[in-house]
Amino acid sequence: MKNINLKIADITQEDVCAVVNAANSSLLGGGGVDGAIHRAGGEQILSECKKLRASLHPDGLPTGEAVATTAGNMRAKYVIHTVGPVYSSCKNRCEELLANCYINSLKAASELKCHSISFPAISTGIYGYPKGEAAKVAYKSVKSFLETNQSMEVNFVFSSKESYDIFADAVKEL
Ligand code: AR6
Repeated sequence: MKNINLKIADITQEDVCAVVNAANSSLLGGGGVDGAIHRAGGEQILSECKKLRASLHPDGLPTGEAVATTAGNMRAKYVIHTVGPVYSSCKNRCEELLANCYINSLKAASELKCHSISFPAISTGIYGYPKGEAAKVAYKSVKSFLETNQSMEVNFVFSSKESYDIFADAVKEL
């Protein structure tokens, strides 16, 4: 689809308005993409996350929601932090919660007047969401958002050819 690109790259190097972080509800950093983004962006990201946590989400950011901070030293302007579902415990809400991550991140990007955004494959690492299933949810969510927001350019960024191929094959079936 026009406005959707798939690529193999390190998301921390993306030259876009907003990169999305597959965070956890603490917003205090972690492993995977989260660790890479905090390392690349520097301590300004953590400092803004702590402020957001204290003012808006003292109990943590709920699964499926999204908040934005600076991207610090990265080329992007903003990081949009979203919390994907943990596959072993999301039960019959997995798809809905993962879709919310994409939609709420896109809404946050729009509110920031961004026209370009890069997503990692949310929940498909440490949180264990099967990559093919997650791909279908991700693609459908983004596609539906783009139907009414044609000025957004969306990149799906994968850290390996294997992940890229799984995504590309899964969305062909849609
Ligand atoms: N660029 C693009 N994709 C990447 C990169 C990168 N630099 N690094 C990893 N991936 P994960 P989750 C891929 O585990 O499953 C953290 O500790 C990776 O191969 O980062 O949502 C948080 O704090 C995988 O396909 O996120 C949470 O506690 C995908 O990004 C928890 O992990 C997502 O993997 C979130 O787990």
